Amino acid sequence: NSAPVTESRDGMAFPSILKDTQRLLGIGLRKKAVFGLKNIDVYAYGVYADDVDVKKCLSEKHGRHSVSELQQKEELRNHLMENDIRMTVRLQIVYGRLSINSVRSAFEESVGSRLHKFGGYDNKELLQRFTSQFKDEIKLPRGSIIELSRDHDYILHTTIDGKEVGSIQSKLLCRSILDLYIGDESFDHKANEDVESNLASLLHN
Ligand code: DAO
Ligand code: DAO
Ligand code: DAO
Repeated sequence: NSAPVTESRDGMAFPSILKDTQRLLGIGLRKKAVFGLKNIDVYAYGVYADDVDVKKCLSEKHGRHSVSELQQKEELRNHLMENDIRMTVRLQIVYGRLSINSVRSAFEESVGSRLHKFGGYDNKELLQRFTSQFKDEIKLPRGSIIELSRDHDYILHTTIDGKEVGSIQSKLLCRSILDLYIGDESFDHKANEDVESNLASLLHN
């Protein structure tokens, strides 16, 4: 089945397959409280992983468990993040008035906290290398698409509306980005649940 999947709260539709072999495993919503007053929906996101990589990496570890056992297993999500599996997080902008400054500061806050969590040391240099990609002239109107793709060997490629804006090889950065979207304290636990159950059924096909 290759029909697009629609995020029910914002109506953003996600392709069910990306880059020929990456399958949609879950959808979430990134919200942000502004002035402590109200939550705005900033973007919807879809999490994809390469079918072959997933089967290769995860079936040895988990193939023997039944589907219902696997449904309980958050280790599936952790193994997905930690192994050399090609993945993409696709962001579709909902809030049409994002400034690049607010993107930079949100990034430094959310990604910065994860770099700290996983790196355990000061990662200002790495963070600045990444945020330097965010040029002032970039516009992100509603419907813009940002893809954060982890390729083999932990190379993170960033594209905006299909155009590559940068790539960085960093296992730590890849891990930190994925943690925002499907880690234990991700932006949307619905995405975590989707990913767990879709991985579980994938391993039994
Ligand atoms: O948010 O309502 C929603 C939609 C959730 C969709 C979850 C993604 C399902 C991907 C299915 C492909 C697996 C074979
Ligand atoms: O611009 O006043 C404002 C509020 C915007 C909230 C910004 C949240 C930024 C989230 C990062 C978006 C990354 C694409
Ligand atoms: O939502 O807090 C967050 C994390 C945002 C990560 C988004 C990365 C966007 C990178 C490209 C932006 C270029 C302007």
